[in-house]
Amino acid sequence: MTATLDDAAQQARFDALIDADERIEPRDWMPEAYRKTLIRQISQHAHSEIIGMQPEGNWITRAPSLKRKAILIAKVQDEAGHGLYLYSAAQTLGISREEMTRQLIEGQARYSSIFNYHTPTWADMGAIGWLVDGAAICNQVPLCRASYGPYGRAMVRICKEESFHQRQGFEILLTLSRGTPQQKQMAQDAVNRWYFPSLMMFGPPDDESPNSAQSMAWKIKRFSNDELRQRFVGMLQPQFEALGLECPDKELYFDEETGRWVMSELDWEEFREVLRGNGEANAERIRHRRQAHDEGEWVREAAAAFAAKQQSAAA
Ligand code: BYC
Repeated sequence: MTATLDDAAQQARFDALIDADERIEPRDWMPEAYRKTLIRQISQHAHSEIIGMQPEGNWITRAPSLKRKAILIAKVQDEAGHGLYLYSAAQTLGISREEMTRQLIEGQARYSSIFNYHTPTWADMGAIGWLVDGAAICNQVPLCRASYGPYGRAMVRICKEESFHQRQGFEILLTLSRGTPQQKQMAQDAVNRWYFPSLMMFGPPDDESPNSAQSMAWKIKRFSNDELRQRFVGMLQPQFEALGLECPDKELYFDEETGRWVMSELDWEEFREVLRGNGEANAERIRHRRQAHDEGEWVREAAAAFAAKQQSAAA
C-alpha cells in the first residue's frame, strides 16, 4: 500500500508515526534527510566503539593482575560487539560496511573526540570506565527510545553492557583511592585528565549544535547536549564523594534558583582542534585502524571464500 502513496501522504504517515512515538523500520518510507542524519550518527557511533578499543587495548598486556586482564579483555571485546551491532543498524539504511570502513580509514569520518587522548597510567582504565562509559550511558539510555527501530534496539543491549563497564571503572578507581597515597594520587591525576574531555563527549553547547533541533523533532535525540551534560555532572558528584576523590572543576556549584549546575567554561577550542584531527592521538588512532584493516584482509578473503563454498554446496 505504501508504494502507491504520493510524497505528501508518505510524509504525513511518517510524521504520524513519529508523533505517536512509534518506530520507523527499514521497510518504511522516510525523508532523505532523516536517513542521512541516522547514517551520520549511527556510523559515527560505530566508529567510536571501534576506535574506542584502542586506548584500553593498549593496557591489556600491562593490567596489574590476571583478573584485571580478563575483565579488560572482556570489555574491549564488548566494544567490538557494539561496533558491529551499530554498523549493522547503519547498513539497514542503505550504506555498506565497506563504505563506512573506507570513510574511517581515509580519515573522512568522525568518531568521539574522547578517544584522541592518551592513557599513560593504569588509573586511566578506571577513569575511562567511570567517566567515559558513564557519559556514554547518560547519552545512550535515551537513545534506546530513538525513533529508528534498529538503532533503538541495538542501544538496549549496549546500555546493559555499558553499565557493567562503568562499574568496573569505578571499582578500579575505588581500589586505587583506598591504596597507597601514590595510588590515590594516580587515580586523582587520571580523573583530572579525563573529567573535562568526558563532558565534551556530549557535543557542543546547545546554541552551537546545528543538528540538535531537527534530531530532537525526529525523536532520534530525546534531550539536548547541555541537558545531558547537566544530568551527568549531577550524577557524578555523590560518586566523587564515595571515591574519596576531588572534582577537578573547582568552580562548580548547584544553583538552587535555576536548578542547574554552574560549571567552569569548557575548552571548546581544544574540542574543535580534536575534531579537526589535531588531538594528541588522532593520527595514531587512524594509522592503527588502517593497519589492522590491511592485516585483516586475508581473514575477510578467507571468510568470503568459505561463504561462497557453502553457498555452492547448498545450491
Ligand atoms: N566527538 O550538532 P551536534 C563509547 C560533532 S562510544 C566528535 O550537537 P549531534 C565507548 C557532530 O558529529 C560512544 N564529534 O551533533 C567506546 C557534528 O558534526 P557533523 C560514543 C562530535 O549529532 C569504547 C558537530 O560536532 N557515543 O561509549 O546532534 C570505550 C555538531 O554537533 C562530538 C555516541 O556516538 C564529539 N564528542 O550530537 C568506551 C553517541 N560531539 O556530523 C566507551 C551517539 C559532537 O555534523 N551520538 N560532534 O560533521 C550522539 O548522541 C550525537 O551524535 C552527539 C552529537 C551527542 C555526539
